[in-house]
Amino acid sequence: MPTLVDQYKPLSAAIGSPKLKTVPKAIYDHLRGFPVINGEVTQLSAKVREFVEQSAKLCQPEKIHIVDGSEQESNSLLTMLQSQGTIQALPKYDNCWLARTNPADVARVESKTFICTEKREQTIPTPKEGVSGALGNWIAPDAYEQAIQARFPGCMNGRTMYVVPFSMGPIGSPLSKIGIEITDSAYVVNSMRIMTRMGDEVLEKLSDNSDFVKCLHSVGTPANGKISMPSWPCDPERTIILHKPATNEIVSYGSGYGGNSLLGKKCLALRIGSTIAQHEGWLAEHMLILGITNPNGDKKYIAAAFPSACGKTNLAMMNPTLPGYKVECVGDDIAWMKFDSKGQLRAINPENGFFGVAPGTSSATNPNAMNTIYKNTLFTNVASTSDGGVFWEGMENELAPGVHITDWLGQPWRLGQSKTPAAHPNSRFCAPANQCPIIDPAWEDNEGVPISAILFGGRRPEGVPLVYEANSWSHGVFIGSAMRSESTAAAEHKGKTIMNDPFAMRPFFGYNFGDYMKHWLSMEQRAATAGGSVPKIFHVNWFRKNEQGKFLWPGFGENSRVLDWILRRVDGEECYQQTPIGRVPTPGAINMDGLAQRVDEKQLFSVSKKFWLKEVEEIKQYYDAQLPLDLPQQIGKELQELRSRVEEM
Ligand code: OXD
Ligand code: MN
Repeated sequence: MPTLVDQYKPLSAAIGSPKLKTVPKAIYDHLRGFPVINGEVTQLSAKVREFVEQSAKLCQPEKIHIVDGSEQESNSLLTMLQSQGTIQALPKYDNCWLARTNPADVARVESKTFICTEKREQTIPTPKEGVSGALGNWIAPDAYEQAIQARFPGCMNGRTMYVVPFSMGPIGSPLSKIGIEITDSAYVVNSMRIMTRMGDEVLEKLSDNSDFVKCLHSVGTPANGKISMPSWPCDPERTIILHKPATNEIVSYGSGYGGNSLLGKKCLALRIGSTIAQHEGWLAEHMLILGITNPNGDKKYIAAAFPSACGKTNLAMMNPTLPGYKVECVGDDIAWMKFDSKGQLRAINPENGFFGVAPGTSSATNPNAMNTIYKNTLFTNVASTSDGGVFWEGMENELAPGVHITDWLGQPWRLGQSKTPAAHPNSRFCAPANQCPIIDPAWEDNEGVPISAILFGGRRPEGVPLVYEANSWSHGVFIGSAMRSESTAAAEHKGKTIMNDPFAMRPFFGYNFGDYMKHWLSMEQRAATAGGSVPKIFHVNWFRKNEQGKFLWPGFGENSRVLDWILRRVDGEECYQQTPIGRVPTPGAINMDGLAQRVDEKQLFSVSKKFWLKEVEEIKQYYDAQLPLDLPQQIGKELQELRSRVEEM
């Protein structure tokens, strides 16, 4: 018996070129009775088709659109989003758009993000009795199913269901992974086109019926059916982000905001990615990757982990102030790293674009980012200007004279007068990586770039030196585990408290953090077995302040001075002195020539016994509260040894 699909195949195959696949109404393909308005059912492998059919049956969309990734498709979706008021054009630039979200949907929702495993301890460490765990959220398999059944049936009623095939990492790289995101948001489709490699080429890759990560997303429909802002449907009350590592599944409901809806990013590349990495013996990390060339032409790559909104994008795109140095950007947020057959750690950036925090980005702080975002960029929750441009805090010097500003909520806003921010503090630009003027020539290298050093860092106004080097790999893993930073606007946290954010992964661990540390510790043996060695590990802190609350270090391009010292250490130069916390530069070892501001080196590198005794105690309390059963012995030993060294000061 020929199926409907078989019946329609010759007709749909006959209409137009593969790049123009919107099918005339009368001859739609159908999937289980749902009309397929773009693309062809025959393009789908059996596994993809099964996933699409199951999702359609659950969500009951009006129609299905198989995304091809073409420019024409993107343009027609943008026009549609514009006509429904979700985005507005920014005529000052080339193909740039501004989306304003429902003000209740502006950031990642960590408290509503869950990992599903059979046993709780597979997902999160068991905290001390009476303490609530702060290293992720677990959901049991039956509760996971219930959460889906309570939200998804019929949630796409009257909407189009888009099928987005995407690759994290260059298509065909041995380090890449493929996903299919099903979504009812055209904003998500257009953002995924920027942030991932997506469309027909990826479907072709799956034609051998290979596996992929299943990602199901809906902006949702509130239980009472009332959508408060039709241009940005969402269901904040019932938002939930679910991950099931055992079946490589992601299910996200209720939010259209990037971190919750662009499922290739935090959900796949970090949470599910870290579980795949654990099984396959590599690392999926919240890290930028940059290449730095010194005046002798010697180029090295580093990876660096900082919590959200700590200047990762600025560092990744830095213009070094040290003469003769060049920085090139491989990625600004996520690194997938694996030891090659010679034991050299290699990294790829699995993303294809930048989803950067806008406020604070300017021609002064990050000219390379500014030169990336004035074409083909989708802005979210920034302010707009009467000359058709964008504005946010930090762009005050870039405003054309006489322009009027409309804030992210659509209200008139006056510079120097309005009391609320013009742009939401977590407003974003979503721009293609290849538009970055300093994108590294090897950024899409299938094998990845060789990593010489790993940096951890955070916003530490007090006590933590500008830079120090770990004494060993396990000391470095300890430093990563003890990372702390001032909280930011990237998630729902309020205020400026110092939060533990181990490896900058606290919101992104896909499995028990104790096991994650064991995995990191095991890398030393893995590298040695392959005949190589692990990179050196450093901790940096651009944010130390003096008693008057002034930053002690100018930061930005001047951070090249710190990178220079790091690279000299990688080359084995003896430019360090030992302190109880690790190795800091010897006085004068950091090149300060030509620094505009006088820097108090002594204060910048001071290691105070009082501060570090307190720090050690706080780390201990954190481990005791969060990881009483799961802390690897080696990490406990590193803490003990640090305590003894500090006590002996
Ligand atoms: C991000 C984040 O969006 O870390 O990159 O929140
Ligand atoms: Mn991030």
